[in-house]
Amino acid sequence: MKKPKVPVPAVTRRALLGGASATTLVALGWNRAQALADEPAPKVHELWYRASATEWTEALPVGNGRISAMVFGGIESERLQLNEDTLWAGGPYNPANPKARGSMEALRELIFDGKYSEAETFANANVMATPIRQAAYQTVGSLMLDMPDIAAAQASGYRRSLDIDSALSETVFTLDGVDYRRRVVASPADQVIAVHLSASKRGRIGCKLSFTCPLKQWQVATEGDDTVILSGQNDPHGQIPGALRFEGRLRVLAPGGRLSNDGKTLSIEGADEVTLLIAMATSYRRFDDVSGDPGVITRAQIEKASRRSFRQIADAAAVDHRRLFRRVSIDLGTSAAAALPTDARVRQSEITDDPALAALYFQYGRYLLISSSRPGSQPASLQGIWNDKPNPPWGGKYTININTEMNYWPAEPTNLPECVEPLIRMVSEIAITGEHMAREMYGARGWVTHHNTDLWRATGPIDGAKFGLWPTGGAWLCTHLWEHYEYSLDRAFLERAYPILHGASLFFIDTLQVDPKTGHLVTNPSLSPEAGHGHGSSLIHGPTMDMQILSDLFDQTVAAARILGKEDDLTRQFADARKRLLPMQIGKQGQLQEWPYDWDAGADDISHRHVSHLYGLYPSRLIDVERTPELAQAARRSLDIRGDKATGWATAWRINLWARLRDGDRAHGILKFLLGPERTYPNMFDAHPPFQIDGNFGGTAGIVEMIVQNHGDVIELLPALPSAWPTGSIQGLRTRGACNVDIAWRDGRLDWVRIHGRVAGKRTVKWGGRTREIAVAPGRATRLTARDFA
Ligand code: FUC
Repeated sequence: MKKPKVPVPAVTRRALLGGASATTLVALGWNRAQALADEPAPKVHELWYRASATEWTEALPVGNGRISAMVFGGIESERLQLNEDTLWAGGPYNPANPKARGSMEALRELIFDGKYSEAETFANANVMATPIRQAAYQTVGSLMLDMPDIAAAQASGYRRSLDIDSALSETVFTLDGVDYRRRVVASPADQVIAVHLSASKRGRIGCKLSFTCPLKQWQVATEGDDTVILSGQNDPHGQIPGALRFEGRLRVLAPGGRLSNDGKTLSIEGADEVTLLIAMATSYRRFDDVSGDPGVITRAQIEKASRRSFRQIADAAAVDHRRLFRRVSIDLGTSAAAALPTDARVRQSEITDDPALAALYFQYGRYLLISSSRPGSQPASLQGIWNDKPNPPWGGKYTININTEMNYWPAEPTNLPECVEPLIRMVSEIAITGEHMAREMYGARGWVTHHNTDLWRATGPIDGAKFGLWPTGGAWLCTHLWEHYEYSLDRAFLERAYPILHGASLFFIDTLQVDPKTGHLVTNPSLSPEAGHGHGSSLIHGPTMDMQILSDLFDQTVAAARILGKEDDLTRQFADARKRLLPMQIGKQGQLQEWPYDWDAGADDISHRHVSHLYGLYPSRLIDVERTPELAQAARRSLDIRGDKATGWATAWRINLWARLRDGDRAHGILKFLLGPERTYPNMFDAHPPFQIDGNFGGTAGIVEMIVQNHGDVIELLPALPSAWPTGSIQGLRTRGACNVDIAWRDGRLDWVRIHGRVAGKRTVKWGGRTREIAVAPGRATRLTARDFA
């Protein structure tokens, strides 16, 4: 059939295709291409859709670290689902089981004797936390905006979007010749969610506003004609009563409009434009202090924000966001698919070439971290900050046997060190509650935490011995404190972190056991998260992951002591214990053993999502293709046995692991699966399923690992560049040793790299198997090209 000769304007075509050849238009089919030409040019930092969200995982997230909204973009009825990051169930509690300490010796013996199912029954009866579950993260509820004058069916030109560069969500449509526009932003400076409703003709904004809440105790009240207040109490956590009061306060500014209310619902009629300001707070101050006054807090926030226009609030929010967001830019190339709405791109991403979707996913991960974890806020939880349920999956908690750590994998390398502050603060608080747990449960000095924690910084083993009786969660978190130092070389920070590292190490000095069979030091009781070894339980002594994490913890604590001049008798004990840990072992399948015995082949699930024993390959650097080739080969074998497809976060972990094995195409193949509709929702949230944000962050980190890695003091360029991204660039990455790296590549080869050291010294740079020594100093960048590595 002859194609109609309707010209696509050259400018539009260039913008659409980002330089790709016009033959891609033909490949898309002419009608489709013509439809694309009618769309505005795609923006690289935008998620956008042609229909409003019906599912929560289609709604678009905004957040300022502490408060957030999910924006549905409805035409006649808009919903903003709201969160405040300290609204959790329950109140301060001490979960230590008084029977635990006296039961520990008997439990250890059962495990060393190989009586695993007996050990599990005994542990469940005697050592687990009380209560056995931790508290859940809860939602504030939703603000509903009902527009009685608007008939969705007659609207045209509908479009909703989230610009992750300006941190603004926007919905537009046309009705009866009037253009409507609604914008939502979460302001870090003003601490409100601000909404603006506008129209191209005066007097056209009418709206009814009401709060709904799924918690057990809540009420609404109005204050004057312009304010409605949702207040209530958090839910109890089992027998622990809810100790928090919360408040959501909405103020309406509606020039030209008539305001009225019925004591619960606010109505606006005939306004030219409307600004809504939403403040949220609870009485939480710290894990042991709930004496805050949410009414005083939200009133002050609303008063302050009302002095500014929406424009001022949104502009300030964009400036604040960009200060972090724009530190890094990425270009992996583009294709015709980039012009499609985001849900369509995700739907077909496994079968089309859409490198710009990977770049968007990378930047979206950074957007989500900035929006859910900022200085002063709670750390990003299993769902970041976005949760619509009173009891979300896994309580929406901090699962620290992988998930919370993964949330922070991209933070340092993608230049968001500020976003780690909430995690560091949480670790310093767990070090307090965990000291109590160490003493009560194990009779040990130092501090301990197991596989989860919550707002109350509970540190006991929960859920059941086979999941929770794992003492190494705090030790893993400590590696993030060390990383924060390594990326910044900030000695003052290391001074503050050192007592925490020291306390974590001390706990293991007091609790490590001599393995009667090998004489090595091992953890006991423990497990390899969360895999059954095929001998009646998951409980075991000395799982490989523990030995790796403790190698890092002891090494890092000793290194910190050396840097700070604090070496003493205890740090010598740490160094000595490190040498006596059970070493990694290679099993008869050629695999890296997950347990002290060669049991991998008979494990309960050989394609288990967790790959705990590969911690040593990533995020740790204990295993490396060049320094420890046999172990790297064994890790590769283990990964092959486990398979490429897993839950969202487990898929993301595999990307990082294959990148560390320098297999860019394998990593990219797994990234394609992560970006596909089985693991990515239409709003680009990661699908475990259900939604869990760790996969987003792990995916972002995986892209970094493909482009730049750090090994010892070596900065390695393009270690795992996939053939799908032959030409591209990233600016603004950070590496260990306080360097910033800008890099560009062409035809699969290094084009140039610019390295800027923030602390003077020597660094080694590696590309294509060759190294170059450079001297870096603040204010001076070193530029190298492929020729410098000849
Ligand atoms: C661990 C994982 C699950 C899930 C949960 C939150 O238990 O094994 O897959 O991610 O955490």
